[in-house]
Amino acid sequence: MDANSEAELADILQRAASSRTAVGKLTDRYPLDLDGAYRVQRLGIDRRVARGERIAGVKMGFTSKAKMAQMGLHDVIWGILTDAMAVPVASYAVPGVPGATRSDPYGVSGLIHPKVEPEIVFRLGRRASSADDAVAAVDAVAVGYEILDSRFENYKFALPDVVADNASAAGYGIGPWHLLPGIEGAPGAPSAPGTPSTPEISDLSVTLAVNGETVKTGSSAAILGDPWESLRSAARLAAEAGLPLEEGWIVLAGGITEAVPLTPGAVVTVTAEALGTAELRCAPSCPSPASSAP
Ligand code: OOG
Ligand code: MG
Repeated sequence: MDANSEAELADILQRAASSRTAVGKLTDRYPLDLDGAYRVQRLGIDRRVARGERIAGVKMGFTSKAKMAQMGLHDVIWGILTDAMAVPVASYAVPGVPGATRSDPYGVSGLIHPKVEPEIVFRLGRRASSADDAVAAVDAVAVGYEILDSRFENYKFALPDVVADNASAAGYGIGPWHLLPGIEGAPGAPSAPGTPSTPEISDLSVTLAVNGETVKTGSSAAILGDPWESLRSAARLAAEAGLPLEEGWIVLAGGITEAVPLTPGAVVTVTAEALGTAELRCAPSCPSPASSAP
């Protein structure tokens, strides 16, 4: 596909998000391959940056068997996160829940068909030049969640579709940071307070609850056997794309369980043993911030 056609695909996805109208798979109508799809993804991000958004990190997709089975796809992909996709934290204390962050009310009514899934989140204390270097560069880890909102009807897509659609990214939230020793308080890092400790994150049990009821459980080992493997893949893919992981960026390592639908008024808590809880409070029903465009 030529550059004009790729820009056209970026337009289609942007319009789908802003009009809250899902579209059919691009691959049914266009000869879109994976390389072209990543260029379309990047065009969407370039447009966000041109509108004043800042790249905040990357997200990995299809790193767990539960997600692969849910979506019928088997290759690891990645997408790019911006600061406008961050769900703001309202407080670092949730009554009765030790080590938890609570979000501001999050408007879901501006999204098409949002879902939420539990994630492990890494933070880079400095720029990372390779996969090995990225492991050393991580200064904090947290439990978190990702809000997905595919711009495709019924979340039906082939790999190039979902890549072009920035891996269905719509939003993300982060629980309390756990600082790793050595590079605590790295300059430029996000300002969330952390607890100095070295949690072992390779096999943590994780739960996703909606309105106080546990709806999904899993282990962080679902992420490629170990979330650190996902971080390494993220660094490799980012370097290949000429977008090395930068100081202060985050990496969402990949959904641990299947994603569940997100509805107005829902209170979603994602809890990981040793890492604490990230609580997402959906607004009863009000327009979401202008963060739904891919
Ligand atoms: C694609 C995004 C996959 C993950 O964590 O595996 C993803 C989708 O499920 O629509 O974010
Ligand atoms: Mg995800």
